[in-house]
Amino acid sequence: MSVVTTEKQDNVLVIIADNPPVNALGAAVRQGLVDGIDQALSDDDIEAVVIRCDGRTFFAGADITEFGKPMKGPSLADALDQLEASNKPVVAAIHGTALGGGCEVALACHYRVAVPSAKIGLPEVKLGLIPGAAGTQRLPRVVGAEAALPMVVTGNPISATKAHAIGLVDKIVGEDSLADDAIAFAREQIGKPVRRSSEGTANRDGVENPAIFDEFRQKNARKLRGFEAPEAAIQAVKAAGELSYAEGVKKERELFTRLMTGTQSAAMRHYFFAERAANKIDGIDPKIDLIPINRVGILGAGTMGGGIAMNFLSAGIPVTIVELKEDALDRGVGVIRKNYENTAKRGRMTEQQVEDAMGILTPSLSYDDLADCDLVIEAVFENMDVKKQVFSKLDAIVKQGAILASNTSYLNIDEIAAVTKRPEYVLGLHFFSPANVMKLLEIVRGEKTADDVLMTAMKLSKKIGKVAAVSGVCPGFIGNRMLSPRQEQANQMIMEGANYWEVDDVLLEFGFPMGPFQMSDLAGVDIGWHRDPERIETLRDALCAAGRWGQKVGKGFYDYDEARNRTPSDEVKQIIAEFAAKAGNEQRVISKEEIRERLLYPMVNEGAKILEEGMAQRASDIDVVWINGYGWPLYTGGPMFWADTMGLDTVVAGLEQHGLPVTELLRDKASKGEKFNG
Ligand code: 3H9
Repeated sequence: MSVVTTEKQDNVLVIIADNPPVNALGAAVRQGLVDGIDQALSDDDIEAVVIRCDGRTFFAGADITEFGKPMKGPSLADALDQLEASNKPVVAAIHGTALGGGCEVALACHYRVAVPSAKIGLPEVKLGLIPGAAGTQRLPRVVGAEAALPMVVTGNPISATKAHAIGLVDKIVGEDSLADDAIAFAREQIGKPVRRSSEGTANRDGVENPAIFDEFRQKNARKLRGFEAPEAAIQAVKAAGELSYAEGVKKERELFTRLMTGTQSAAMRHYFFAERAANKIDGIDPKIDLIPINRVGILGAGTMGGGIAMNFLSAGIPVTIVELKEDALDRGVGVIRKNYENTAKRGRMTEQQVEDAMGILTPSLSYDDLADCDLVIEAVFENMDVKKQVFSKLDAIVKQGAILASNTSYLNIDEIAAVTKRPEYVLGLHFFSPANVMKLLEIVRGEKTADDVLMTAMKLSKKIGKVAAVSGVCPGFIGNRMLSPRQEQANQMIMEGANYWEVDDVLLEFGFPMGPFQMSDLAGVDIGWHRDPERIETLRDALCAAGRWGQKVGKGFYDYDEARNRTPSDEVKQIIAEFAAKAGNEQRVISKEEIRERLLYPMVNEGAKILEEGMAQRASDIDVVWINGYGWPLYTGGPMFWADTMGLDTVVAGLEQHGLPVTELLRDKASKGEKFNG
């Protein structure tokens, strides 16, 4: 069956696309739109047109799988020009998400109606692009540059109501009567001159007040750091006010083409598919029956347990949270409430939503109250003996068929599972701190974890807004395991003469939000310290003995002012020099290039080992972990994709040059000229 069909409703032609799953605008859809418009124009009985989609959404954008391949059929830009040129009114009927090219279709239509639940946006920047079918030129002409800027530059969609308020949507129609309401609306436009977005004049606001562009840049500087597409997006919206429509479209095309052929967009498109691939578990039917999760139990109401609980509460899943002592429980529940209230103060939640979330939280001092939970996650002290005791107890109390999960960040899940009578119902759910904010969820698959248990966790992760990746059981799993060789090199290099702030700066320049020593200051240099100032065996012992416990006390590796600005410390430099001298390390100047290579190449090597051992299903899962859990810059595509773009032979040569190990898989792929991804 054709992906685009037409239906005559008296004097209105309805063009209906049905291209599951998301009505992407592939070649056949574009051709169908052009044919539909031709049909409408050549049929004298037709006086108006409605474009709508079947299935779960209006067009969710260009078909990303076609990018980088030769263009088939009409381009989207040409198809939309033909559509807009129609002298019979064309109405877009929007439900679901009108994104990217889908939003551009709507903009090329003369009118737009939408159901209240619809969302509209131009997310191309999230793929390292800008809209490429005149979206940057039509949108400001319809809603003004100021309203267009956040949409085009951040890529975040807006609700139908907001779209209506800014003039992007003409009418909000009934949630269940979109098809009929759109036809009725189209009939009302018959006989009126058609209103073309390309001829709109709202874009004058950017000419009258050009300061809005710099203000926007400044306000969003931190979020946009390192990304190329947002700057191009600002330029395109600015051009919509300065240039004629035809010239503006030309400018958009230039910017779009430059981005499309660049490495950032390739990396971000890789990530788009990587995130979705990570949801798929080799050898498990995605349609397998899942275990219903109607109540979650959390053991431990500290920072981690509380943060984990919030994920479920926010998604409307009732939580029972258990602590052993009343004051700790009260404190934990208090922190959850405070976090929600702060979110409400910032306008990102209503008071009612805060009460709804708190209303489904049951605090308890008794393990027994976890009996009826469908999933229990423990977030207690990171110690194998403690975890084993906890799991034996949970196994005895929690109903059969329920999943028992550990939030451990490095302990052996199989060893923990072995103390229970249900090892197939045990797995790791490694949340990252702060657990209510960080996107990543590492799901650790034990040797005996059952398929439905794993898939249930995977599906649940999406429900609570996490990006999940599966790891096998190995120390540190995927993420922390790869952090180790980086930290080792960082520590080694400052003993050889590199300044610690240079090590941090190299990672900052690469695009990480912070370097290893800044991270240590933030987390607390004293974490895991033996607390005996007389016993100085390591650099950490020396820093802690000198009271340099990190940001919380105003000094760690760096000195901090009140605004938390960091300055390298002479005292620390001296301590490091003493340690280096004691170890007899020769001091030398280490170039930025060497620092970068020695920090990042060993991570790639560890990633290759993880693949070699089958601890990650695919290289792109490793990219997903590092981008979402550790701040690896998205625009490089993650460590494994980055290594591909560097060339694996370059990585191997670098490791060898620095006397660092090269694992067999990496060497083999490099010698064959292969990549990790594709
Ligand atoms: C663009 O439009 C450029 C233009 O300016 C014009 C250029 C000339 N293409 O996310 P899901 C697949 S750029 C191809 O799990 P959800 C996806 O891979 C585009 N495939 O569902 C997955 O496949 P699989 C601008 C696509 O309900 C399946 O659909 N638009 C596309 O959680 C289900 O996806 C965007 O950036 C696509 N455009 O979320 C929007 N989109 O099952 C991108 C999805 O094999 N899409 N697939 O893994 C999204 O944000 C989400 O998919 C959406 C649905 C919110 C729509």
